[in-house]
Amino acid sequence: MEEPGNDGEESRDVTFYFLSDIHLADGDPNHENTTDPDQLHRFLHYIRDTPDTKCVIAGDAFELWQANFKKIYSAHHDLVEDLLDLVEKEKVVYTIGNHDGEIATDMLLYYDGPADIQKITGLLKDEYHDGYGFESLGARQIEVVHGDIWDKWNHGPLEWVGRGIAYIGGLVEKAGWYDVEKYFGKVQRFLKKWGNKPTPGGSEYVGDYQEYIDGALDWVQRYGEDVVIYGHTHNPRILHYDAKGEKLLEEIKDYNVPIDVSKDKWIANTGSQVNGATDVLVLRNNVLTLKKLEDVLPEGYREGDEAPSPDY
Ligand SMILES: [Mn+2]
Repeated sequence: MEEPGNDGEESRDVTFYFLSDIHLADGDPNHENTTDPDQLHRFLHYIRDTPDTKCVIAGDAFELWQANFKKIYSAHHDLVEDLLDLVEKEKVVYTIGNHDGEIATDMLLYYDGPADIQKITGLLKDEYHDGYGFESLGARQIEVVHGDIWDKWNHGPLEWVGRGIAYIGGLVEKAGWYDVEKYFGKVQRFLKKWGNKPTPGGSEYVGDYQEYIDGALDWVQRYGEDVVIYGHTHNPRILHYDAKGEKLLEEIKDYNVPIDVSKDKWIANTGSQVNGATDVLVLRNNVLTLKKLEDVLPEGYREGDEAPSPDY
């Protein structure tokens, strides 16, 4: 992604749920990262069943550095099917991160469920590949991105390798030669292993969180974004800047505090769904609130509740 774009404008009063860094893996208790896959599944049902709701996943939904899509799909089949269904219905926007960058390739290789695979991978690839920008009902420009774009390690001198591969891939794909995906998958996986590094928020991470905040602020100043929402660092919080996006006024780390973002500039981190966290940012009518997933689920969608509508 070179610069943020605008994918649409909301003319309805929609409640947006932003979450990221699910890192869904193979379901093995020794490997699984996701705090509560079942709760996430119930959350997707809630989005599916509730009008005027939309979920934006800000990257790293799948943990493709540890597992491949085949293993993840066999462990979380129903959850993934619901997710794909909601992406197709535009109730969920799927943007990629650094751990699930090759999701479309992986699906072409391994998906064996009922959905139209070309269509789904097309959606994941072309529409909301890198980020999602929109204008809210209150005319605020919101940009949602994973955030690894501001990671100096991932976007340093070797960036041309990944870009080159993506470029050639695009040309070949346009020519209709889909089989090449197979070889891309292998090359991508090799490069990923080679360039592997600790994830921000992980215990081994020794990097600097400020570089991400600086990157988001740069977008505020350069592209006129009002609210930049990102994940990647597993560091849930909302930062309040002045109208120029220059001076930090306040840092909110508390949950369930509704914050009016209808003026000034804001940078918000979606936290994660790993290591016990179930963070979600909720935006409705220009009020932004950091919440835990269990606190947004109404009766009928909580643990042990009877499903309010038939599952599929
Ligand atoms: Mn990440």
